[in-house]
Amino acid sequence: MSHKAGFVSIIGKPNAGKSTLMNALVGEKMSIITPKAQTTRHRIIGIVNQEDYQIVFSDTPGVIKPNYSLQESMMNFVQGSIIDADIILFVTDIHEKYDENDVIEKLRKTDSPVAVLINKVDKSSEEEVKEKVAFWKEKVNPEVIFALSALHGYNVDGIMAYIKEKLPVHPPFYEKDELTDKSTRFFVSEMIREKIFKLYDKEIPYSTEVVVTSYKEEGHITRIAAEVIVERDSQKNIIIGKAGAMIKKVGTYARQDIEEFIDGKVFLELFVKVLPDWRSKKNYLKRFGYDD
Ligand code: GDP
Ligand code: K
Ligand code: MG
Repeated sequence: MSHKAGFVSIIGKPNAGKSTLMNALVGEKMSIITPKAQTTRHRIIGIVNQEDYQIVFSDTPGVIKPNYSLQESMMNFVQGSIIDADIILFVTDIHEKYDENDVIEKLRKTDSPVAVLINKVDKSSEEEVKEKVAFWKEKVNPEVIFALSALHGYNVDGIMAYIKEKLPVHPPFYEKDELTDKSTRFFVSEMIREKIFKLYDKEIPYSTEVVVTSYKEEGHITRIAAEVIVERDSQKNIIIGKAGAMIKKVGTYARQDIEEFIDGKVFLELFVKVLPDWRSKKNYLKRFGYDD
């Protein structure tokens, strides 16, 4: 039998449920999931390997309008993924208002097969589902439309079957035992960043970047040092909190996740650093990996 392999892009607005879906499809918590928008800045790749097929998923940032260079860089990821994909999974929250006509136009015109996934149907009536199916049929006229609950696993199998059917005949793109093309360090920094998204308000999470500066396995323990980078002194004070209470929380929660991820003991040190305007400076963005 011939081998199938291809790239599947999961796109949609922030909070539509893209990361939740990718994790359900890949079966590993590889992409961070939080209720705040724009958590997924990088293109994250998860790979499903079976004897006769290989599916390469990318979980992309939500489709957003660029107004500063970090967002521009994020847009490039999104556009790149529309062009690259063998299959496009367009995830939409059943309750979101959708009037992004540029995205609808792209979905209509692309040569790649498009599946529209109406997500969070666990929180809606059958009537609402019917209404949205009609809406998307009219707007995009995709190859298929699925009603989905990424969170509860409803129809995840159906989507998987659709992907397998549409996957092109191709040899594998990656080694069969490779789970992801991002390093452990990257996931460690994402896990720390996820805690910042959960613990702080307003602009703080969006003004923060995390860089793992050191990663050493010493016997039973993995020693990790990371920099939490913010734009202003005032933000640094908020991140640290009264007598260091907040940054300690970030460290504790992040360490627990990292220990689970690498299945071993972790000693984690966090350093807070101010880099004025890192978001609009190209050289910083490059260092953080947004410019590939
Ligand atoms: P992303 O920004 O598109 O990657 O969205 P996430 O996967 O991070 O999900 C955003 C929020 O929606 C999280 O709080 C998820 O738990 C929630 N969510 C995702 N899928 C579902 C679903 O099928 N049903 C419900 N009720 N919530 C969901
Ligand atoms: K999110
Ligand atoms: Mg996400």
